Formats: sequence, structure tokens, C-alpha cells
Amino acid sequence: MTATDTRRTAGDISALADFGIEVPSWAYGNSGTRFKVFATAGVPRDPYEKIEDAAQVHRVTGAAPRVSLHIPWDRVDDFGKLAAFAADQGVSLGAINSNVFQDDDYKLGSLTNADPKIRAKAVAHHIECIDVMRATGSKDLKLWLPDGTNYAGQDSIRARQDRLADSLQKIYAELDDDHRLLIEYKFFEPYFYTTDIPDWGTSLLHCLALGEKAQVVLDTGHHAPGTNIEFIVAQLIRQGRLGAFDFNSRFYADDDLIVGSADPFQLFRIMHEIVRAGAHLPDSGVNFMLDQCHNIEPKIPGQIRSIMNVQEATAKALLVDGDALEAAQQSGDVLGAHAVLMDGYNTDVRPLLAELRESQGRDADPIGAFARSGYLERIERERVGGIQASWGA
Ligand code: AOS
Ligand code: ZN
Ligand code: ZN
Repeated sequence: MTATDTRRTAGDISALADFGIEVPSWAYGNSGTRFKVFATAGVPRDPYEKIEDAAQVHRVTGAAPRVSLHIPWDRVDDFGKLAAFAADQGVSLGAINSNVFQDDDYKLGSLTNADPKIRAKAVAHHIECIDVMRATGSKDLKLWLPDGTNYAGQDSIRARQDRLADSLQKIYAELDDDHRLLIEYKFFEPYFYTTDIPDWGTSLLHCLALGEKAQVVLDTGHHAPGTNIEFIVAQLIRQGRLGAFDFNSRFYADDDLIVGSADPFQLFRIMHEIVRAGAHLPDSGVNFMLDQCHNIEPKIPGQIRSIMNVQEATAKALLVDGDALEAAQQSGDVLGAHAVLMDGYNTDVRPLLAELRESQGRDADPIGAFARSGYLERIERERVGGIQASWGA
């Protein structure tokens, strides 16, 4: 520990006071794998109850002000009413996620399908999502495209890209001026030979062709093992096209585990790139979201822990001495530069975060505060017959 470390105060991480992380509605329902969906007592029975749960995460952290919705999972008759309900709960509705992965028509593709009628149906679904955005006040339409092929020769790789470009243009044309189309990539799954948007390069090329309202979503779980994700972050920031994160952790593939649990150092390295570029500031345009499922752990505390993990990584990144780092980098001091970075990482930021929370009038311990609130016991008592959130049989 250096002499500077001893002088660190909550003031050094004050930028975190305005740093919000969006939570996914699907994190609160029952979930599992294709082998088994586990039932949890008290899970939400409708989108309103998902929002109530999400609001608890914001209540104790002060850092989860928005909830992403998923259509059709969160379809309701009156989205304006849902938005008003969210506001009453102290949160707002965030990105609207489309779904083109649960319909028989899409077996051979949705926006890329060789059949123009099926492509039109997939485009129409996104236009429905844009209407939902108008009702909820959401600004981001988020597209994760599951399309791909399983066998060499099954379809033309180039023709699929052409069809995709055409479908995306039709969707983009429907956006309002203050809307964005966020395009996610994922290297494989549910198809295993080609994926139509497998990587950031493909996503970025489509975004560049569409226009400035199209931006890339980086899901931390969607890369091949060993990929240097912070490099991608830096590159997308340079291009002004890093629209959003889907945070989660992975050991093997798209594991959707709690962010920062598998590799906290990687999360720190990512947040370091973010902080150096000022992309953590509220007007940066980067939407920091969680995309996780809590299969075996309690869901609301799982979300609270996730928010805290992102805050801890960001706090460490904020503590990196930028001037000292730059001086060492400029002078070619390899070990010196690395040491400055590691100083930030090796600082225990938990006391500073506790101090920051207390200065905001919150409990220093969000997990404890939630446990003491009695909310979990109440929903376990009151809610009977909760719904499945997302993946699983
Ligand atoms: C799927 O693998 C993606 O990570 C998604 O972002 C997906 O759209 C999300 O889990 C909700 O559908
Ligand atoms: Zn995702
Ligand atoms: Zn995923």
C-alpha cells in the first residue's frame, strides 16, 4: 500500500453517486437451464411484481434506477400504466428487449430468414417494440439476434448478411429521433456453425451502415475464452459506438452468472477503460445493464450483489492515479505503469463505498438492509404461483 492509499476518502469515488446500472426484469422470475427450472417461493406473477422487486434493488443500493423489459415476456395491456407504476416505485423503464427466439417460424432465422414473409414478421415485432418504447418513454431498443446455421452449406453466409442489413434498415427507419437501436453480438448459441451477428466487428459494421442511432451492446459473456474484452471496449469507445453493456460472468460460455464473480480483475480492467474515457459519466450514452439469471441463489439479493460488484470494480478504477499512470506510460516505465494500475485494483474499496452510501442516507450494507426489510418474507407469503422468467424447459 502506498502513502496515497491512506488518504483515500469517499470523495475519491464520488462519481459513483451518479452511476446507475439497469436491471433486467427477467432476473426476478424462476429460471434455470434446459435441464431444470427451479421454482423459488415468492417470485413475481406479472411484470408489475417484477418491477416491485427491481425497485427493492434500487431502494437499498440507490444505483439501479431503471428496469429493462422483454417483449413478449413483459407484455401488458397498458404500458403507460406500467411506466406510471414504475415511477411510483421510484424507478423507470429502460431498454426494451425484443424476442425472435421463441417462435417456430424462426427455426431457420428471423431477420435473416430466406422467406420474406418471416422476415417481415420479425421486423413487425421490432416495430411493436418501438411502439412500446413510445408508451413507456424508453429510449433503447435492444436486439439480440439468435439467428445462425448449424451446417456448412445450409445457407449462404453473405445472403443472410444482406437480408439482415435490409431488415435492420426497416427497423431503424421506424425509430424516433431520440431512440437508439442497440445491437448485441454473441459468438455462438443457439446455432453452432455460423451466427449472423457473432462478434463486435459484425455488429459495428451493421451499426455504421445504419447510422448514429445504432450502437453496439457488449455482453461480457458472449466471447470466446481468452478474448480481451477491455480492448473491444476501448475500440468501441473510440468509434463512439459503445451503446451498452450486458454485464454477467462466465466460466465456459453464456453462463449468465453474477457479474464480477468469476473474474473480478477482468471487470476492473473493463471499468478502467470506461473510467479513463469518462464513459462512466451519466451523459456518456453507455447504458450499463445487467443480463443475468439467478438459478440457485436468491434473486433480489443476487441482483443487489451484482450492483455492488460493479460499484466495487468501478471504485477501484476511479482510484487509479491517472496522472501517475500516464507519466509512467509516457516514459516507458512498464512495471511502474502496471503498479499504478494494480494499486487501484488492490485497494479495499468496501469501506469507501459504505461511507458513500451513508453520506447518501442509505444503509452501509445493502444486502443486510434488504434482509432486514422483511420484503422477502412478505412476497413468499403473498405471492403464489410465480412465473418462469426466461431460459429453461
Ligand atoms: C442472449 O444470450 C442475450 O444475452 C440476451 O441479451 C437476451 O436477449 C436476454 O437474455 C434477454 O432476452
Ligand atoms: Zn445479453
Ligand atoms: Zn447471453
